[in-house]
Amino acid sequence: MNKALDPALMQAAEAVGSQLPSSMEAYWMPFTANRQFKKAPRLLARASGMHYWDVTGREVLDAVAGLWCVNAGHNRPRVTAAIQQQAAEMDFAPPFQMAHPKAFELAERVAAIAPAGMGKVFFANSGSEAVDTALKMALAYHRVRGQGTRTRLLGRDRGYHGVNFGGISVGGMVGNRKTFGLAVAGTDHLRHTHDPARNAYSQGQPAHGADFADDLEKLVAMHDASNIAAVIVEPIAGSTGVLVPPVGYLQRLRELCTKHGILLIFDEVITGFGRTGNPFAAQTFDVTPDLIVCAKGLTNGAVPMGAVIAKNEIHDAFMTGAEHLIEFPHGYTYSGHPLACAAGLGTLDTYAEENLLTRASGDIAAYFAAGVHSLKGEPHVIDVRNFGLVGGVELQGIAGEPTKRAFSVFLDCWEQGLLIRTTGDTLALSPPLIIERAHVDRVIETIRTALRRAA
Ligand code: PXG
Ligand code: PLP
Repeated sequence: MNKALDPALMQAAEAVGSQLPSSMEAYWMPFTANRQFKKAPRLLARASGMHYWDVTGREVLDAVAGLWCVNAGHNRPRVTAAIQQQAAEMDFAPPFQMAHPKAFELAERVAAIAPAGMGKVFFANSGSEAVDTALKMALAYHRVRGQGTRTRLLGRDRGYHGVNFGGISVGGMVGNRKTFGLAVAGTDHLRHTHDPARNAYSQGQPAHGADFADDLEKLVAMHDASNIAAVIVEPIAGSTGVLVPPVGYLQRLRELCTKHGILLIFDEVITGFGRTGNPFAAQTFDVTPDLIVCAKGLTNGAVPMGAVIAKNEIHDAFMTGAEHLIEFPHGYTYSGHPLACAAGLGTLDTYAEENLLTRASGDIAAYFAAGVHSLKGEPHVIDVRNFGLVGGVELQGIAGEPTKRAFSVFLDCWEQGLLIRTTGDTLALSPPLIIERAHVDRVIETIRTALRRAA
């Protein structure tokens, strides 16, 4: 047993028979304040439905679907059974020049719920890998069509596209970029759409800001369309604080991309699989991109997996030349891994059986929206944003100490048995799509309590 662990925690864990780590030295934790965490660890042990239980046996309501991924709720029987069965049957199948049936099955099932005409699915193992896959696909697509000068990749300020070199380059979070040198050269960025002066406390889509899309005209004037391969945006920016697209913005971006022959990539890692009331936000906002990046909810978070969904004509453009040649020199050892495919099939079955992919457009989303907006007027709150089953509550940061206030609210909620997420000084909510009204009430009242006693 780890001598460094808090004796009270050890005692509580022992009382419920939880296994604590023998040491916390070796694990270098991702996106975590390691030293702070190890002094007061928050260790999860079990999960079911809307809840986690920590190692002390305490029940924790999950208001963020793990990390925006467990859309059907935790430990769903079909997903578990599919994984167990697959693990016993076949551990691994090489994905290069070989395959296994479930990879084809899952691709068909994903294509069936994707926007019309987007029928080709390429597998990766995370959102970050799927993002880099989509960027490479865009470059290769133009090249195969004889437009190899289209190499510039455009993203947006405050965009999050994972942590690989392509993703941080088109991403717009300085904290994720500044430490890592040049990364991928030749990127540029549109302005973000967050405009609290005009749009604070908007319900759903904000009214103002479609014109932010016109930044693309400016970048075309600067770089020339013949040098631009793609624009990647999140339909709703999640990681940078729940930024909902202004009415007409995505439509305008689509028009401009089409006009200039630039591919439009929607990064739907968070918005995919029911978060906005449809399988994809592309359907909710009625804008069809050329490529969709997804991950997270694809397997309900149970096995890592990401994917790029491509328009048929993009895929078809590659299918030229000698048939024995590899058309797209890209892929991962674990692309379409049998366990992930099994989890994906079990997940899509669960979504279908319980109509979860449209639940976020119904009554529960309206109830959730009312709850989130009821936090207007509570201490420190300066904006509330929502769409489908996503909510953002922006707090006034402590002067000179950004993120501290929101993180203190996060810790208070954790103490009260609620898991939320913070980004900057914004509280983010993205509950499992199975959430019921009583859960919403508990989420909102727990946050209200935390806000009222926050420094
Ligand atoms: N694109 C988007 C839009 C994402 O939200 C990724 C790509 C990367 O996916 P992977 O699977 O490589 O992590 C994401 C991931 C948060 C948070 O709390 C969000 C993500 C990851 C970690 C934290 O905002 N989204
Ligand atoms: N590094 C080395 C030395 C490899 O051999 C491979 C794959 O064969 C990789 C990296 C890439 O690993 P993955 O395919 O899991 O992304």
